[in-house]
Amino acid sequence: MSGGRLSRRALIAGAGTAALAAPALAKLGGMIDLGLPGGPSLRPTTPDFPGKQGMIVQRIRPPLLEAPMAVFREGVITPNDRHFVRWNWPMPTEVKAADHRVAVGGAVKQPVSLTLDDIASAGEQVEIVAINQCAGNGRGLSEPRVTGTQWGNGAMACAKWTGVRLKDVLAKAGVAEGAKRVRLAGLDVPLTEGAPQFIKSIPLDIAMRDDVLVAWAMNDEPLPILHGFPLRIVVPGWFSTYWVKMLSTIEVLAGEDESHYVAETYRWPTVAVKPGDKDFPTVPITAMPPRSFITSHADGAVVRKGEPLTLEGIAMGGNAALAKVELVGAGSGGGEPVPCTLGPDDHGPYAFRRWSVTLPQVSGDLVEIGSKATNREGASQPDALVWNPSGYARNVIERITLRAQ
Ligand SMILES: Nc1nc2c(c(=O)[nH]1)N[C@H]1C(S)=C(S)[C@@H](COP(=O)(O)O)O[C@H]1N2
Ligand SMILES: [Mo]
Repeated sequence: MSGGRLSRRALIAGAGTAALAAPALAKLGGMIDLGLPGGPSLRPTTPDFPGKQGMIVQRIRPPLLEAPMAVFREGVITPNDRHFVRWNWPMPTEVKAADHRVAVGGAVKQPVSLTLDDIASAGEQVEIVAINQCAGNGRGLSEPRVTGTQWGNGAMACAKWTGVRLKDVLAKAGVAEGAKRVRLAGLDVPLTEGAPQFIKSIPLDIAMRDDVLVAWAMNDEPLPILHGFPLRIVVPGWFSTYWVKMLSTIEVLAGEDESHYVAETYRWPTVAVKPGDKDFPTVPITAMPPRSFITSHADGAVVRKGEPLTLEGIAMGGNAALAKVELVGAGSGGGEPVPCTLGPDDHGPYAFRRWSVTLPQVSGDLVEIGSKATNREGASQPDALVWNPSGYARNVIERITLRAQ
């Protein structure tokens, strides 16, 4: 399980310092329309945010950058310079690898403070390809509108992550009997005094999974500072709110987590709710459901009447491997779902996979067609939005209309 260009040796020897050059000075480029139904839909793009190219600016400080959907046409691995960015609080703009420590404490046998060298040598080096997706991805498409960052669908990316297992790092301190959760915090602190720090926790059985990592590399490059240099958590199949960046504290909890970002936010209803409902039961948003997108054609594109039409896209199984993708909607074959061909399974269950389908002949407009992914646990994309007040975990079938000419 090795082979990435960034070996643990390189991590130790060469990680140096990561700094972010003057992001506030990023130049703005052309506008892009995110197709958001409930509010302002146009966003500026920036050609030259440090370490990025061609991103959609949702906010400069702290950075919220979204990838244009065209990025997903190019491949199933998202290049680092097109990977979306999200920070809740201002991020440190310089981090020195040599000074970095990860404190492991709480319900442990022996609290320890680990250097990058200690982390890199804590266990076997592991690589995994996994989709990093914000729990609020696509929130801006909610109808009725909800509060929070008005993302289109570009707050997702797929990368190869390299690191060691979180469980091997925990073993350095020794998890105490009866421990329940593992809390994770990074170097970023709140802007306003008294506001809660962005800390998250995962159940112990998740933390002990073989594929949950403390990662130092992303697509064979040291983690860029925007993505959490020098270390971040990777929880394949789970929303990225748990993928804590600039990891500096690991705290084993003997009980439940009452902290703000676990007990009060990043939660969604366990029952059907409608706008205005209050006091419904909620649970933390955790595992990702399946999703898929048509990437070959944009909404409103013109196609040739009387000719065959090939549609292509990407899909993800979420917390389980992808099982199938179907084309659904009027005009896609008499109302019956049309099975699509899946591309190679090159990167494992937590990565994007390509799909394609050829319709023998376009006979008229293809109205509201969409792709529908199903994973191996039988979870499918719903026909209608499952509305929730924070717009979390959007996975409704995304539909487009193609005009035949
Ligand atoms: N330290 C830290 N880690 C964090 C966050 C944060 O604000 N601070 N935001 C989380 C959320 S909500 C998301 S969507 C992802 C975004 O990861 P990315 O910027 O690498 O795409 O980071 C997660 N990890
Ligand atoms: Mo997020």
